[in-house]
Amino acid sequence: MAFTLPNLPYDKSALEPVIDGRTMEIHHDKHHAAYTDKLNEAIKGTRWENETIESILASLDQLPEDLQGPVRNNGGGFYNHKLFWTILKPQSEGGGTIHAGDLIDTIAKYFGSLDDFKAAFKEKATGQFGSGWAWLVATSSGSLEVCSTANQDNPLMPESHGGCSSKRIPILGLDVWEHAYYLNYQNRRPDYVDEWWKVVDWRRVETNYYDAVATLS
Ligand code: MN3
Repeated sequence: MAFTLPNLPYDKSALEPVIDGRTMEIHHDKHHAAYTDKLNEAIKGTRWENETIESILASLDQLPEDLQGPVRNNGGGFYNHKLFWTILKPQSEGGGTIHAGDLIDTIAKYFGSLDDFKAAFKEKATGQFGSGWAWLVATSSGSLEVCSTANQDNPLMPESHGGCSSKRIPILGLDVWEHAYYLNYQNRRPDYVDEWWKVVDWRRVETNYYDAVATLS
């Protein structure tokens, strides 16, 4: 087995009332588990079994054609959710709190202010038709951009295979599939986006930014 479903770094109900425990349970134990299993099935016995998920997704266009679809959907699903759990934190442990420092300066530099960034990100999240993700990505020059992708596509993938544009590493992502919010918010995706900021682990996002810039340079 090449890839393992990661454990959640907090209790399933720890993100309440923003994200309810039942949603977390189904999301992690069923959806993320299924993406992981199907990814492993798809690459079993191939040389891709020994690659990192990042490298697999970045070279999606070089996979055998019959593997591209399953790996795009399930490899994307595996990677996206793995990132998603780690950029969330219970409010009681500091989720939602953004500390003064480099990342907030960098956000201000590229978006004007934190509020301007949140507005731009929300536009991507609510404007994504149907299922998908909204992203904050780092570029090789250290700049920040927002983008969105359909289904389980993500910014690491080649642009021809669903990615945002070349050489982008996601440092923050929001799942806007209905399975991520429907029990609590039903059709009110904009409310889900607004509430979600309360459980973002900004310290982790900042770490992701520096890691991304180091990887890209
Ligand atoms: Mn999901």
